[in-house]
Amino acid sequence: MGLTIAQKIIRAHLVSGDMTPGGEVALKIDQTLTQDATGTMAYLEFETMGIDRVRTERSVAYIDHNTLQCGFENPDDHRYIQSVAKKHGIWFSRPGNGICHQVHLERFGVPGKTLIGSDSHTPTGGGLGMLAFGAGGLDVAVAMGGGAYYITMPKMIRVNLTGRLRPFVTAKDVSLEILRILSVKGGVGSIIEWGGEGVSTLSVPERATITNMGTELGATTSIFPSDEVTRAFLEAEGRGGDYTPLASDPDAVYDRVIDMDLSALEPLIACPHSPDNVVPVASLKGTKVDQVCIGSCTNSSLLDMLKVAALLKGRTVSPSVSLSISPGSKQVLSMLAECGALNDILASGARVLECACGPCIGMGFSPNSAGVSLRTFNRNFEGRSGTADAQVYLVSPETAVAAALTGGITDPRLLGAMPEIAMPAAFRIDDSAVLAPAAPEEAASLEVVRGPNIKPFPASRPVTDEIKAPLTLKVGDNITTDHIMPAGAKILPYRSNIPYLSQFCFGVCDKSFPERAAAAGQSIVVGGSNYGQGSSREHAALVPLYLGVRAVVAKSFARIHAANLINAGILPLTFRNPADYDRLNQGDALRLTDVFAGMDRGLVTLTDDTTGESFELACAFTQRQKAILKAGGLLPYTKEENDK
Ligand code: MIC
Ligand code: SF4
Repeated sequence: MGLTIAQKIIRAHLVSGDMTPGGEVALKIDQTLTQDATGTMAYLEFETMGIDRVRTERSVAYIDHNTLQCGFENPDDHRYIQSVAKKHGIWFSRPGNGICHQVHLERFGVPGKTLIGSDSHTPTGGGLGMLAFGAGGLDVAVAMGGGAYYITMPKMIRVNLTGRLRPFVTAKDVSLEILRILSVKGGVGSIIEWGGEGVSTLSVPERATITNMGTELGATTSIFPSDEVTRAFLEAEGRGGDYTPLASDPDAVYDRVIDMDLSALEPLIACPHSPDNVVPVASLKGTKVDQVCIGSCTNSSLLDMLKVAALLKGRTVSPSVSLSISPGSKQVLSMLAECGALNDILASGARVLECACGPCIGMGFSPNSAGVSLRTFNRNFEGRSGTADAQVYLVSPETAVAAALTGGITDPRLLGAMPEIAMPAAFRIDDSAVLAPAAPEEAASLEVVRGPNIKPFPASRPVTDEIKAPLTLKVGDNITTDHIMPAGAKILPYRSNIPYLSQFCFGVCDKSFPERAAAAGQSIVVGGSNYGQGSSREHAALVPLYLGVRAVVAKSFARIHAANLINAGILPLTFRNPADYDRLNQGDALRLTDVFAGMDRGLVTLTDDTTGESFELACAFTQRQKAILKAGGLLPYTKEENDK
């Protein structure tokens, strides 16, 4: 039987497991990346493992999220990461050099290699034919130390592309269309492989937009073939030697095939507050817009920015709209400057922001009260922009420009003819903002710089055979990690300070939760389906751990968050019968009994001592996961294993 591209890469990196869907596979990891908002914790974890030098082919630490430096916290973290990277063999991408996924695509991604990153949009690398996964910081720390990365062997979904995108219809619209079809849960447990004759019409950055937003489908990852388009991209980056062709076998078997005719697509828009709330742009014609943001790891490539500049050229931004543009990398920004496109952007009245995540994660540029903001980003979760009542829509750069110029949601095809965009044959290569690690001889004597914002890791709580705890919070479906542990300019600088962060836990749902949970000492949280969707931030598990959460019971979990809960020593359990969700009430006294035997059986008994009801919860832990939970998390488990 033939293999898919993903199966071929998995087979070539298989450490253990037999590749049966649903079983566990352990993969050798070639490359890792971190960003600063998750990186500080990941490197603190790596340091506790006592390994001198990373054992990957390439590990890169990016500074791109926390760049506002409103106090000492961010710059202290930057210095910590810079010093720890230099000492342990990790490349360091300085603040200003760009967003991790964009820079990694340009400078380091290699087709056929495995990559894990402490950021959920690491699958951006799939645009180059990498098998790239978002993961919690601890999993990245373990991979840096040479340990395998464990995933549930995914099913394979193939999207078969035919035709060619029409002017003003873009890769972003492809992403929104697949979200419309599959929903934010539709990719869970699957790898999305893009194929078909339409693939050759898409450039690498366009493919990367699509694999980037595969994260919003809940997919394990997404991947494109590596072909002549990939070769041309790598050659333009001066990295032709990194090229390898990759294709699925003609008789590869997929669990599901979706056909998509690129020529039939139209400009689409995701409405508040979910990326799968997708309708045609034309259907919202005239909706007044207050703010437009162009950039993020989804849409900040040179191609995106050149299109934006060409459409803004000679035009002026509507007086009622505030437009921000964040190029994805120093390479993109310097090339915009060189060819004059930056001037066209500036002349239009746009505000050019730093090459960083910026408004995407609420680091400045929040919308006005109840403001309508159109963003080329990948997430429009409630409150994420920093303004609680903002209405955030997700669109392509072309649709974003149309709104910025007219002041309202507008089908970009009304802007007239799409200007011809000439992509340069070679990109401007300047890696001076990427600092090399120290040579091993020098590394031993280097000191790691730690600021006062770094607070101790929360104490681990091994899973016990009986857990008696109140239900301190009951939430609904599609709870995101932005609900559990919000980000934004006021909180993000405290990612290495779990006690401080804990005051904001579940702030979007219920501001009184932290106090209630802390007072209870230990507690259980109940959620609906797709609990923990969104980011890879392990803080959404570490902070509940700090507040005493011992188990989360939900209808279903998002992949990375479930792994992060286990890594933190918190039990993720699912309702065997989803209707049991309705039998539990916030405040009930709950009891989990015979937990160890239950973990072996795959069924743990929950008793509600308030109502007297009792029912079973499902779990399917591997031996390794059970050992991690009993040890109190991946960190104590890894220490135990190393001491053996
Ligand atoms: C995000 O887009 O939500 C983030 C911020 O990049 C996160 C990582 C984090 O919380 O630091 C992600 O996607 O993993
Ligand atoms: Fe940064 Fe936004 Fe991309 Fe997350 S989704 S890595 S915050 S640009």
